[in-house]
Amino acid sequence: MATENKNLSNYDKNALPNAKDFRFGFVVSEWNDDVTEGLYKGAYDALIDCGAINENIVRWNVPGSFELIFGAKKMHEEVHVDVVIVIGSLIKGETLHFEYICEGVVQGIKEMNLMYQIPTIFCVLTDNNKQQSLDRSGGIYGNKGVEAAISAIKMIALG
Ligand code: DLZ
Repeated sequence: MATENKNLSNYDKNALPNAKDFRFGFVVSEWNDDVTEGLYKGAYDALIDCGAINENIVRWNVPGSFELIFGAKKMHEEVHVDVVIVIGSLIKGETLHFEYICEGVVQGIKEMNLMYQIPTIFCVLTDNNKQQSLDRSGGIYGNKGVEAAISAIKMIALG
């Protein structure tokens, strides 16, 4: 597994631009909220640590990962932000539903990166079981939300 033996929370904030003037938009899925809240907390804390201010961070909730697509599109079109970060947790079940939703969400977010001038950062865990997701949302492998926050800062700085 790509993240095994890698701590997702490691970053060097001295190598990053200060985020104090950047505006961040989050769209967070409520499915598996023990995982998505961990991801959001990791991302939020990393942004604050890198200089972002609370007033410049907007958060919307949506019911499930599939709704991240519409939520992110609406945020791009209606809110003045420099980046949109989508947070979700898809956990494999016994049917093909997981595969279809994963495919739909990945394609939807990919298209948004082609459509808008502002980047959309993909922070959606796709795991075989809940433990794998917990391990990556503030557990033994760190927090993928932190990685998403650092990616967001780097993508804003890209211009
Ligand atoms: C229906 C569904 C299932 C089976 N599993 C998940 C999941 O693991 N993670 C997640 O974020 N959402 C799941 N959903 C809900 C869909 O994303 C969506 O909210 C519904 O299909 C309604 O459009």
